[in-house]
Amino acid sequence: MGARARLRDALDRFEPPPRAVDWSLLLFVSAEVGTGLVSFTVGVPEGWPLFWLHRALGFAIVGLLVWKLARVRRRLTDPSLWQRSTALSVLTLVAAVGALSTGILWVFGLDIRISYWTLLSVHVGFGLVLLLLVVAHASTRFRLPRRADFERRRTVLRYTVLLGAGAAAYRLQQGVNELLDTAGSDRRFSGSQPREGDGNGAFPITSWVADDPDPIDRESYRLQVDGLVANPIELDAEELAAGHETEALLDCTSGWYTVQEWRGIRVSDLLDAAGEIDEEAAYVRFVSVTGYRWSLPLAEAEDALLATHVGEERLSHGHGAPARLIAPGRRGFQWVKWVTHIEVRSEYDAGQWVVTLTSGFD
Ligand SMILES: Nc1nc2c(c(=O)[nH]1)N[C@H]1C(S)=C(S)[C@@H](COP(=O)(O)O)O[C@H]1N2
Ligand SMILES: [Mo]
Repeated sequence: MGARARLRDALDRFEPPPRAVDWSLLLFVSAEVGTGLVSFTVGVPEGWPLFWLHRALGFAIVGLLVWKLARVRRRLTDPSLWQRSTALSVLTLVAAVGALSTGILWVFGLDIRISYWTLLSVHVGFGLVLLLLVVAHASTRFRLPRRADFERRRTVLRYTVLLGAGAAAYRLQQGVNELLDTAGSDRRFSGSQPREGDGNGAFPITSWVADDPDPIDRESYRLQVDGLVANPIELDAEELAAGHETEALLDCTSGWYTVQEWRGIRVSDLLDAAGEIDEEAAYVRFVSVTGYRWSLPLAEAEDALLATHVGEERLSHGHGAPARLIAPGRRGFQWVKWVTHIEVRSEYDAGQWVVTLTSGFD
């Protein structure tokens, strides 16, 4: 055998059996949705492996998809082979190409926006739809995996090579960004791109889903601090402008970040003013005028800031005036805006996950 023939032969032998390709696609797409969603909650650099896994899986899916398409090509291009399930297959392919291409363009730093949707939000949309379609598609042509399709040594080898190649492709892509100096080259570990400058105008006004309250009247505004404290208090907007400053990085899951100087009152000072804290206390919940809310563990909350100012300017309405939470190391969606109520609690608040998605809808 010549060298080329031998290479072809090795490649052929590396190709997983059809069922292994199909089941791997289902598995990898599920893992993508899982790592993608969990990555939304990661705001500290130590979380980088999760982002790398997401990227490597993405490139590995490209490889699996090439094998898959080479196999089923005729079923798509030859009308005499069309079945009812073909439409679903085509839709699934469209969603896969959509999710992969938006993901890949995003890592190259392409920064197109469709109204207030970033390319990353479109990617998330494609990804979620893709999982539903893949599951539906798999159930129309369900075949149990056989042991022979996942022979142990080969399976380990294939997955290692696929993920390794995926990670290498991503590393290479970073090199291209640096060479061409694209907008992708100064991204954070989370993939977010910088928004430069100081103050209200320097970064976008973002709502996680639908929050869009009317401006809050400064004169009648009151912040309530209560719950498991000895002496619940109410403060007005002037009393919150206490002059404590901190530099903190806001990293939004729609793909941008900004570093700003925030000014306001330390949450620990607010809690001190509310008297002794009950020994059952474990969380501090920050509630917006819209109902939107997030809780931080007590110790973390004490280090957080309730900001009235950003970059020497009073917070604008869109950025959460009169006061918003600054929670360093947390993703943007946890930085509650328009805070009207701070509550010390004993229990973890599982409902917050739902409320951040639903608040703001009538
Ligand atoms: N009440 C409330 N607070 C909120 C949100 C929201 O929708 N409602 N969006 C969050 C999200 S997703 C981000 S990224 C930041 C954005 O802050 P900014 O609008 O000042 O840029 O606010 C957070 N605080
Ligand atoms: Mo966000």
